[in-house]
Amino acid sequence: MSEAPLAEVTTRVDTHCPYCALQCGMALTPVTPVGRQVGGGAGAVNDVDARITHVAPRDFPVNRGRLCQKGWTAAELLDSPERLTTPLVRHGGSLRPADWDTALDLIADRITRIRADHGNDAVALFGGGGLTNEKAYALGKFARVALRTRNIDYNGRFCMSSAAAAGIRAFGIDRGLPFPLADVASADAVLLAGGNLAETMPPIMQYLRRDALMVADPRRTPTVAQASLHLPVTPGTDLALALGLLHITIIEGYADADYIAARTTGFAEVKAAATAWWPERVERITGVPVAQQYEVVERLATANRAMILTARGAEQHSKGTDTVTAFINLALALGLPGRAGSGYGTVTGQGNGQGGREHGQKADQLPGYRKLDDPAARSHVAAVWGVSPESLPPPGPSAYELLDQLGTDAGPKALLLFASNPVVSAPRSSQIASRLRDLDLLVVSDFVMSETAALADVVLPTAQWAEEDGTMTNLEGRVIRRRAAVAPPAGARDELWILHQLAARLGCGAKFPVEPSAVFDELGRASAGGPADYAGMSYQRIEAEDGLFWPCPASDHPGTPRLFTERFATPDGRARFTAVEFRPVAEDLDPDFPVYLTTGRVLAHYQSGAQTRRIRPLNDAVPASFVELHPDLAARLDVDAGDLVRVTSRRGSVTAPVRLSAEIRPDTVFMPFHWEGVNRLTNPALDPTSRMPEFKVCAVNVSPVLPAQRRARREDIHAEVS
Ligand SMILES: Nc1nc2c(c(=O)[nH]1)N[C@H]1C(S)=C(S)[C@@H](COP(=O)(O)OP(=O)(O)OC[C@H]3O[C@@H](n4cnc5c(=O)[nH]c(N)nc54)[C@H](O)[C@@H]3O)O[C@H]1N2
Ligand SMILES: Nc1nc2c(c(=O)[nH]1)N[C@H]1C(S)=C(S)[C@@H](COP(=O)(O)OP(=O)(O)OC[C@H]3O[C@@H](n4cnc5c(=O)[nH]c(N)nc54)[C@H](O)[C@@H]3O)O[C@H]1N2
Ligand code: SF4
Ligand SMILES: [Mo]
Repeated sequence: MSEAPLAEVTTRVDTHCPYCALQCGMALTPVTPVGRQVGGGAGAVNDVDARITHVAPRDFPVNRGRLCQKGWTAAELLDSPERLTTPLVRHGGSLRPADWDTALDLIADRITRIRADHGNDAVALFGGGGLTNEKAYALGKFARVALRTRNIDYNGRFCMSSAAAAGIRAFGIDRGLPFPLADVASADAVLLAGGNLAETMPPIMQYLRRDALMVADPRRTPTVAQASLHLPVTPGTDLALALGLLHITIIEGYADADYIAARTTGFAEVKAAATAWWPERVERITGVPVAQQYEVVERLATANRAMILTARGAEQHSKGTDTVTAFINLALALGLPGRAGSGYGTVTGQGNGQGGREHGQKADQLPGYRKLDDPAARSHVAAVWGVSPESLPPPGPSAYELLDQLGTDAGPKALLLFASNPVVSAPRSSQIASRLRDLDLLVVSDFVMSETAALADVVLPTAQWAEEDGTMTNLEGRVIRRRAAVAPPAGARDELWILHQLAARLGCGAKFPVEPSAVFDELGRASAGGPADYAGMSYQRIEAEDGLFWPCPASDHPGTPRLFTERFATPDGRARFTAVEFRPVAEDLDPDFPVYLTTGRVLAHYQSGAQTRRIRPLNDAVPASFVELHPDLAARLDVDAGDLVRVTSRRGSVTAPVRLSAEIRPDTVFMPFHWEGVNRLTNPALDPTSRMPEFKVCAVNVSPVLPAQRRARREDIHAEVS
């Protein structure tokens, strides 16, 4: 294909990047290699051969003409040789090609048998925050209507659940940013707790001015390099930091008494809980110097416009909900939420991380961000679905708890998994992989052979972002259009089609339309009157208006870019302070495991790496995992850059080369989770409210691999030199 001259044969299609929640606007221009045009439809968009796709940034309100490295190279996976193009069915040890009818019949037969033998809950579903709104909605409906199982959850549980729980607790609603991103640019003081946005959402940095930005992170990240203050927080102690900042706010007289009286409830208890958090005590626990604590408060309190943002560094802990609550308490005490150009927000992660948590693929949820245990919500949604409210199953377990029950005596026997790679991304992953192996039936839908797909009994090849229509809801709560530029490879199918086909085999195909716009219209009706109300949206409106912010309850409603300006989404319209207590990390250091491990991301790779490890420029940029550690720790361990070390926790161990960095605390090592291995180490201690695992901190031991050989090598070199 590479020698064929290129001819631009189709018009450009405006869509959005497949990866993170920024959902940068991009234009795709499909190109057909001359001489490879298929007969009849030469040059048509839907030519199977029109697959080489040029990516260019658009001037969309979030990215304003910029893309990161991942966005620029996103189209490379469309015609990668690693693309799955036919269903695969396991025969003994190997996966072999099968046609769609064979694969779907087999799944439906096995599901029917398993349900007959073990009941409806024996079949489980697992979804993903990368799925379009339409697909996430269809998946939730499929679980409740076609399978009638309570066992459905999704990878967003590992991502946004703590911030979501805290947002609902305080504001009565969970929309990551309750204001457009453009507002961030006008803030004179921004505290970012646990986010490395220069690597995780690079174009967002244009909104964060150096003089405004203050970052709490155990590492001096590229984001910190663009900030005017770095708080080098000890992993797992942000809750103490937030309590301490509130303490200073109160004793220095910065609390906004008028705002607190007019717009909130519960301040007295929170004030009482903060009294014990003297700056010196906070410094001892968090490592953040007293002077820095005062500086943060003073800058937030005296700015014309101020914001507090949290991201996964503060949230992915067994106390993530309380930590976010403590930062929201601080924001409320300063009078920020609902004030023009100010507020609290969480920076949502996955492409449809926001929409993915609104439409019912979560264990306890119905579309429109309704609760599955709310009788009124059940009646409303059941009516839209044409089923009886009593037929809807009750809420089920959260993602980790669900995965950890698979294949056990009491747990589900079959799992249908869409758009996640838990063998790499779930905590204590060796255990999860073994649970997946214990299933009677594992079905994985993906477009590449992920580590999880490799364990499946049936693999279903799906369409990718540039091959499908639908909507995504970005980190601002702005609903945008994903649009198809090229057709999928002949053997791949869209999930809406797959779910329809399976539903038809289970006797309810008519309830599962395959047209994305039909699904979106139904989603709008199902969401009507709920917190995340899409009822007034249509594809036409979304395209005409650069996206629409929810809630948008009627076709003449303009959408809601800014929440909370008049009232909060609580019964009395006031934001709720909630007193929270500090607690230590679930697994602290001891002589056997004397170093903290924290985990996260690098610029070039996305999530479990299933996509980006298969894109050559990204793989070249960072070809393998590594352990980032401080030179002082390296000296103590007697290791150099590039040396292999073994990192061991109570749950497992992994080997990777050393990357030296003076920018990390000497008591902490960092590993990215884009390669299989690091999650063998992580601690599945769950937050009691959100059920978020403690991805961001566990205790490990770091030791040199084969120290004897390396020492011998060093002695040889020494001998040669002297
Ligand atoms: N390149 C890239 N971009 C991405 C993604 C990706 O995989 N790759 N994924 C997307 C998704 S789904 C998400 S959720 C977002 C995540 O976006 P971020 O939250 O920005 O990313 P992380 O790297 O997980 O964590 C951020 C920082 O938290 C710090 N940290 C670790 N422990 C603590 C702690 O206890 N306290 C504090 N304050 N900080 C701590 C880490 O050092 C790290 O620098 O990124 C999105 N964008
Ligand atoms: N140690 C550690 N672990 C973590 C985290 C951390 O910070 N540290 N972060 C957590 C977070 S925030 C997240 S969001 C999770 C993410 O973890 P995963 O859920 O594993 O994320 P992805 O790698 O995005 O997995 C998506 C898979 O689905 C495929 N896919 C993408 N789009 C589609 C689609 O539309 N349809 C189908 N069928 N397949 C699709 C991709 O090829 C890929 O194999 O990881 C969590 N795990
Ligand atoms: S910042 Fe996110 S949405 Fe934008 S190009 Fe990069 S990965 Fe894509
Ligand atoms: Mo995430």
